[in-house]
Amino acid sequence: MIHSEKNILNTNNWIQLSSEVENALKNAEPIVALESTIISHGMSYPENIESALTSEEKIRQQGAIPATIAVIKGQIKVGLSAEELNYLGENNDIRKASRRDLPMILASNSSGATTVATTMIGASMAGIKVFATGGIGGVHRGASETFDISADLLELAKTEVAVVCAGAKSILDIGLTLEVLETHGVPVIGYQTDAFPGFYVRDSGFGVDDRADDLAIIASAMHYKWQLGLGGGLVVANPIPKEDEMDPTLIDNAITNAVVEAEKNGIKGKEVTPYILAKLHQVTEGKSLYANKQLVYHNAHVAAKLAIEYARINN
Ligand code: PSU
Ligand code: MN
Repeated sequence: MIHSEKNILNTNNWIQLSSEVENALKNAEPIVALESTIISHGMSYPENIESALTSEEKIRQQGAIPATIAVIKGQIKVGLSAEELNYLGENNDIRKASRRDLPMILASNSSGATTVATTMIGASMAGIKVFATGGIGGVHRGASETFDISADLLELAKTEVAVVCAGAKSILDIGLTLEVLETHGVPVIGYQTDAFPGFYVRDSGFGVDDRADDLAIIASAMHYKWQLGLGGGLVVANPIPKEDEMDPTLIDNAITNAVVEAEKNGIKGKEVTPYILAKLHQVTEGKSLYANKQLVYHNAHVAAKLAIEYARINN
């Protein structure tokens, strides 16, 4: 029997869709999910808010509905108000929430900024199939010692969402990241590229097995993956626009130094990615932050067009 005075189970209130997202779902309109770790841990205030709002705007401009996802006071929210976005952006103590963090965050009525993994979970629960982010997490350099492999990869293995991203940063071991995705049956599709993008640069030095120049083909691949019962996600690798790309040598050196410094300072676990991002923004004097914003906007733009193609197939 549930104790009546202190009912700690919030059984039907744990996920809340904004009315805009709810209507869009009812009408089978195209929707694009956005994550919130990038807001709370990927950029600092006020750029994080500017970037979140501009990403939403890019999606609207194409005729799709944005749905930024976060956990706010014990509820998974799909579609955030301006106040909620501000709350996430201004507070420095919002917990980074990956898959393993969700149960305790809900149980303790607290808030969390959702990673790629957790945003996929929220999107999938709501019925949203397309998600735009900056870069996915992956296998960290030195993972054979540290075992640091992002939960994003395992989420891609099982949750049915297409993730539009600019590849992954070379703070990761890109080769091993691609191997793990292959093991788990996750298609990695280069959108108008043969190269797996390296976040700040268009080419990570690794290729993709599949290239698609037309988003309708990618929408069709999503459809087949799920119709066939294969489950899991897809990576749509969308390189940063040429004009925004960073000098590969500059960013490579900065990353190598930042990784060494993180190690020296004993930065571990979920702190690694935010630490390195902040360091890069500092040593490149904002150049990496600028590139980061541009690639996110481009991903939002392409994801909106993909969501429109996908809605076309499924309506
Ligand atoms: N890559 C970025 N910016 C980010 C992240 C990755 O360029 O903000 C965030 C994403 O939310 C991603 C998470 O899901 O870091 C991965 O963290 P970890 O490696 O601890 O799983
Ligand atoms: Mn990690």
